[in-house]
Amino acid sequence: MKAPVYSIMLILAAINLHAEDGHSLWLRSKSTGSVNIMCAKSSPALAIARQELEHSWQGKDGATIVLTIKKDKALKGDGFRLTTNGIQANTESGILYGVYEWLRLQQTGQVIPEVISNPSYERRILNHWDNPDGSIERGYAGLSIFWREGENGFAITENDKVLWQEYARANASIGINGTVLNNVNASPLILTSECLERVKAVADILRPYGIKAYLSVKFSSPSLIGGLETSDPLNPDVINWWKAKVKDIYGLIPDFGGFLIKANSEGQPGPQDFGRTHADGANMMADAFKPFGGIVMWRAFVYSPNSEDRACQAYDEFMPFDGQFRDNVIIQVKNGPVDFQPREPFSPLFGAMKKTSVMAELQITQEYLGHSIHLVYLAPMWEEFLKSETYQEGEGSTVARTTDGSLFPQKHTAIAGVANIGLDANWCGHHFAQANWYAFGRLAWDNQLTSEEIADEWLKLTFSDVSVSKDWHDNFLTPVKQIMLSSREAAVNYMMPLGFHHIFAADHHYGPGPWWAPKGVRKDWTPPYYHRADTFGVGFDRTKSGSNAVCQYHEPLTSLFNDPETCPEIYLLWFHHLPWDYKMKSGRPLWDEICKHYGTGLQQVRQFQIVWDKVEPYIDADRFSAVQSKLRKQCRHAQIWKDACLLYFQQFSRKPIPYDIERPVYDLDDLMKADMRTL
Ligand code: BDP
Repeated sequence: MKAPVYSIMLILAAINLHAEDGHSLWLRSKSTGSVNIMCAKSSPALAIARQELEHSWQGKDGATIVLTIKKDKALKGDGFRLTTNGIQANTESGILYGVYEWLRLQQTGQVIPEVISNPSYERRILNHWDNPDGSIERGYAGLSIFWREGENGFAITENDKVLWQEYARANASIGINGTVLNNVNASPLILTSECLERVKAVADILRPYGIKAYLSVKFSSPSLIGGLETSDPLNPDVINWWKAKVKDIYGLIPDFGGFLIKANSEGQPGPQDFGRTHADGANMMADAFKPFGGIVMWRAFVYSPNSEDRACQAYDEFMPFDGQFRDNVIIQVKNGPVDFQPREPFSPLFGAMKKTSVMAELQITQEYLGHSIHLVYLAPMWEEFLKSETYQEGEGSTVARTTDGSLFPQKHTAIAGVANIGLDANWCGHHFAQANWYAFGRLAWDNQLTSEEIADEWLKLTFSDVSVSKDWHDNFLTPVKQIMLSSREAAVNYMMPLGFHHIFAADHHYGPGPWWAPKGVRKDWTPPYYHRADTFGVGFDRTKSGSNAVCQYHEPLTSLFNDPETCPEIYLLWFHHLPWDYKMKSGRPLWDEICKHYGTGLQQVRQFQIVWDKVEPYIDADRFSAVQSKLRKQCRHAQIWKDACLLYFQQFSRKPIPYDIERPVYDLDDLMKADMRTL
């Protein structure tokens, strides 16, 4: 029988309602029974804790759970204790985090243990590179959720509020407690009253979720918007201007977090413009925050066109000031010495600055790892970084420990991640990019978690319904987790294996461009500066006879990195310029090994495609096909990476591509003219 037209419409509407756009992130579960919540206090934060329990409870129907705020010396900051019948914490945020942990354990099918959970860092912060006009620097998921262009750009709508609340909830559920609302390349407008009103509106929504708002500021704001003739940090008028500005901000936002500052970096103004130092600049601002308990995060991302080796500069510039910063200044250091590359050794500033608070800056947005097109799970990269041994205080001085206060007495500890969030329905552009947001939060809470544990948790929360069957476990969870866990190494293989870095075309940082060196562009912004390929060999000589970057590391790393025989092969071309026939540990010559890595990278992504196609029965159609189509593109682009790099470097190596590696399918000339984003 023919269905009447209106009922088809209804069905379509219903299907539409249930279209799976990924907006719910990892927060999907609905309660399966009722729960009695006992709590002696009430507050907006505790009301959220209650709501969450009621909304997502999957324990025994009618169970009672007690929420208790009381001083407990074993708990640090917003840490919590799970007991047989409830959650205990020093703070309301601690209760909220305990609730999310309890629910996460239920949803992932675990028994609730009696445990204490303390955060690794006091401040766990997202850095949004959002501009007041709504655009996002290095954003691949649509426009800003905080800022909007146009005449009514600053009007605060109900939709804004709903979105900000969803954002706050997602962050709180993974322990994030701070957010920098604008780009490090900061517009001076951010400190005008129009912008600050909007910041206040966001902060009001974030507050009950335990999240503080922070801002990036431009160092020259006193002259740009304050009418002063200078922005010299030692000038009394400038000092007073900042003090007054900070006071105004606290008048609007009493729990404001502080400032993030990019100074004397990539053309941004800073204290050096006035003959002053990073310490002069940072301390002047820190003093303005002192009465309010705010902090200054001062970035160490500095390099100049003339330095012999960009990788050395941050260390050279900051080490002389160790011990000279106020205790509410934290130096924010990118994980690697260059710039968020697919793989870098850790920045030597970690552990070397012993008398200064140092925090790591990770990049969640995939500027250098395939934007929102490639499926690349970043937790393995962060785990590798956090667990890197610095040897600064003997064995066990991992990067994690040099920043979390367990090795050095830091007044404040923090970690930051450059956000990958935008207005796209699924927030991050790629469904799997949500895992990177999630993983950042989880690692910021506990820097000892493994990427495997986090992937397992995220997949269960994001893709399974309440009960995880054996079938789902074997045929979805296990293979997809394997994709995630190998995806970063795959990307390194097809983009920049063996220590290659920064060989991208142009400024978009997406496709390959080892040849890219237009006239007039700064040398340190062009790939040949980094790969140094010639007919003799390839790689950047950072040994003692090269730029000497190895000496910025603590022994035994200096010696280890200095000698190609002991240098880990993953960093070989980062530290060494070696002949094309240099013998690798596998016995293969360097050229063959390079070819092998590119070939393997491509094969890995092809395998991801096959695995993904097989999981179709276990996932909703919308997310299945969205990921499938992105994987197709990723395969094409991995092929381009491989072909472009091998054909380009072959001009120098003058050696054949080994026969067990697939032949190139593109011509170098075509690839050199193309913009890979359009292929
Ligand atoms: C680079 C980005 C650039 C940022 C800069 C930074 O290409 O857009 O402004 O880092 O971190 O990775 O300041």
